[in-house]
Amino acid sequence: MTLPEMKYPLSRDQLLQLYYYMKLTRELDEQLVRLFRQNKVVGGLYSSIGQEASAVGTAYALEPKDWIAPMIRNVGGLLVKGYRPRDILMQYMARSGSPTGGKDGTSHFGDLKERHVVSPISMLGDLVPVMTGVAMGGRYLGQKVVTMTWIGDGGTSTGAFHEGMNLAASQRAPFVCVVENNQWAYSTPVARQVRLRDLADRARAYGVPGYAVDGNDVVAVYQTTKTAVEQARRGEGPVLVESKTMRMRGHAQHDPAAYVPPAMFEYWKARDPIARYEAWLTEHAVWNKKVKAELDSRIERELKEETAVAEASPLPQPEVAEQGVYCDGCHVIQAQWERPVDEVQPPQASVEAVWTVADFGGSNGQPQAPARAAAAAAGEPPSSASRKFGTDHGKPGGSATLARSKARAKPVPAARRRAPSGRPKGRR
Ligand SMILES: Cc1ncc(C[n+]2csc(CCOP(=O)(O)OP(=O)(O)O)c2C)c(N)n1
Ligand SMILES: [Mg+2]
Repeated sequence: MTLPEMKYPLSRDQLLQLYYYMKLTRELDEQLVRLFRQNKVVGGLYSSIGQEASAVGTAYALEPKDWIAPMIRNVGGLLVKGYRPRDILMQYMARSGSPTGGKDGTSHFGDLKERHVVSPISMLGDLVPVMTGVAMGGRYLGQKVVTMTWIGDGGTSTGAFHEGMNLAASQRAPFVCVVENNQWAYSTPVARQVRLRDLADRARAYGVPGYAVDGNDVVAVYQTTKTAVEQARRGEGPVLVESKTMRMRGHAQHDPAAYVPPAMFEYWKARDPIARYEAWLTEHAVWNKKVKAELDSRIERELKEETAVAEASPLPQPEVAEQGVYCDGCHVIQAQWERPVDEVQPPQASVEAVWTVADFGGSNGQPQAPARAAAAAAGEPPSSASRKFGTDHGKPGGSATLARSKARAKPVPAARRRAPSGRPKGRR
């Protein structure tokens, strides 16, 4: 086995595990389609075919104590988090043995106790502020956890996404937001809903790091996400990771995706994440034909057994509809402190409400925003000076801007402060 250099090295077992999870995700997807055609799936069926490296590679970068909130195309992440195919099969078939006891369908289930999975919220974007809150809660309790959610290209245009990212950024929440750019939101291609080529660039609007990665290369997805997760865990604040991939089926089973240009499917088929990883494993002598055959037959066998268990589970009895509606002592809500509670109480937690405002919010002689906009409209590249805007002005240690502001810390009367245009400030 001769592997390329990796920032976060993966062992042979881990490399094979990545394959296992991706292939299992795909086979499970295909199995669900068969069950859907037999009319056994209750509700819609959403495929993640083509996006397996994205879901698996990102979730794999987390530790067991970390938290996820998956969306419909993140079955791979649920498998990494320890759910079994039977859980997903029974959930889609609304069987009584499912994580929700047959009361809900699709991926609408979670586990706040063991696996740390927050159930998806259908309103796109809403998981961003929710997982920011979970991240802040974990930090408050001293748990050193990172939270992660996934959002589609379309979902990044919602208000909740923007509010949530801004909240995460301003609170420096240990949160990683994975934008799965699968080129389509229902029948709308990315270019028709946002004027950015790289959705990672959205990160600049919040002053946080944004990384774009080839979402069909599982090793790259893992390395990039791991970098983001470790940054967040170190207390450096949230990170946005854009995973560029392709939704290889319609939005759901009802959608034949006739609006996708056939050549686009061809392009992405040639970059299939599983076929690519199979070639990678062979090229780097991680496995041979025998190992692959063993893994494939294990997946086939497991899925057969899991399907049999799921199909044997009955539909829920009518009377359970009225159970579990209200908490009758079914669970205890107790904070798991992993730091001395004194730390978060006065006097230790007291903060003097006197703030240092770097350069008093002034422009330091740099062009103001309208001038930058005009320069951009004229096709001029952003100057290094203009790039200074939007940087993290709360950064400890101080930037050149901060140092200058300290040097001339004497306040200037408001009437004498002038913008470069010559107009007095505050009257614009
Ligand atoms: C706030 C909100 N608006 C609209 C919808 C309806 N809706 C569900 S999925 C979807 C498309 C999402 O596209 P994208 O975010 O790119 O995710 P993908 O399906 O491609 O994974 C829409 C519009 C919704 N669930 N929530
Ligand atoms: Mg999409």
